[in-house]
Amino acid sequence: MNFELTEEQSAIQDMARRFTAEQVTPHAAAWDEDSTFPRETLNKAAELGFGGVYVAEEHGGIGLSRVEAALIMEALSYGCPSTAAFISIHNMATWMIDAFGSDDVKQRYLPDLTTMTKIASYCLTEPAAGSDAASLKTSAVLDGEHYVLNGTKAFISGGGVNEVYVVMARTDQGSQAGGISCFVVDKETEGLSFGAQERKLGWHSQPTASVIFDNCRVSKANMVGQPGDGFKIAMQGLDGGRLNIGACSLGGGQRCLDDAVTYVKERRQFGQRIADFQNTQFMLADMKTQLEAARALLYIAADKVSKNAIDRTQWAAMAKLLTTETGSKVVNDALQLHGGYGFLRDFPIERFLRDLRVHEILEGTSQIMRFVIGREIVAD
Ligand code: COS
Repeated sequence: MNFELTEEQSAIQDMARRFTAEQVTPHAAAWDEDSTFPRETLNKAAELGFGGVYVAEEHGGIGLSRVEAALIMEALSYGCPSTAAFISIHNMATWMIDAFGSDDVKQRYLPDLTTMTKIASYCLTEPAAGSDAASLKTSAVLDGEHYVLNGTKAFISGGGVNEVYVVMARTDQGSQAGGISCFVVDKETEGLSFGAQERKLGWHSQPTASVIFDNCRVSKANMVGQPGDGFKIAMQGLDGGRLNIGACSLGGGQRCLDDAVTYVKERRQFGQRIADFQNTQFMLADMKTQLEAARALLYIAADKVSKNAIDRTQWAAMAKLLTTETGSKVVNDALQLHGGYGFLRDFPIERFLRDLRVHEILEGTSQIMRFVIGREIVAD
């Protein structure tokens, strides 16, 4: 067993950290405050290959494993979890096209997606189908050379802004998960429209809206995989997405721990640095221990997803559960160590607290993660 990063992995991590320090961290508070979508920064990230981190090199990606993807998401999230997670979602949707699309779909979409000339949204959730994703109702009915899509997708990152939508829709009413297919839909397609931008607790640097299909005609050639494959494609996408979201929680948690260490060394009360109180050191000790344990689990899970291990889904779920809950706890403790200042917008902690909270919900709630882990444990 070797727990050291390879030279190449360290170089990738350094590159992502440098990019974050120069292009993300200085602007993240303003993006949050003004709900600015940092499109230009995303394009710069794509110049480093971050638009297709685990897309094959022959299709324009940089062909890395999920471990390197986790390192990149962690580094980006140190500056802005919201922007990092947006890049992750684009990578998930783009990978689904690369892994399951026909040569024709890949050729038409991947060059623009890997360069982030176009950005992709992942469309699974519906107003009445969240955790029970297989109950989705958006229909896709074959009509000649097209499928006609009707229905609404909810909470879609990039909704109304992104150019490409990777959509799970029901082509067979007769079966639940097995009746779902996956389509690539262009923003300009007739019959596609968007709800108002959602107002959210966090994740302000990324737009979120409903995506509405009203007799939206999508070419048969835009199906990804075979009819009925959509649910499995979506779940496989999520195995990787969950790792990335977990990595974003670790990056955000690490940033807040580092900020807390700086703060407690400067802040004096009762005639001494608050860093010198044992309570402070015990809190920092727990925060670091919990982050490192969660990080180790995440990298093991990422390795399993990269290698397509049989138990990858369960490990990705364990990693998401632990990293997202740990990230939130560490940020909350960092805020506590900042006292009243942590509650002010003058310090970044409150933004991280708001941004990380949703990681315990999206791409599968902590409760769904426990369900996925638990049912495997008792499976015969
Ligand atoms: N990879 C590949 N295949 C998978 C898979 C995965 N990770 N997860 C499920 N499948 C397959 C199953 O093997 C099953 O295939 P068979 O019919 O051939 O046996 C099929 O997909 C249906 O899966 P399952 O029976 O597990 O479906 P359920 O409806 O029981 O449960 C859960 C699926 C609850 C796990 C799923 O709906 C889920 O993850 N929900 C959370 C949704 C979510 O994360 N939403 C966030 C959207 S992005 S913000």
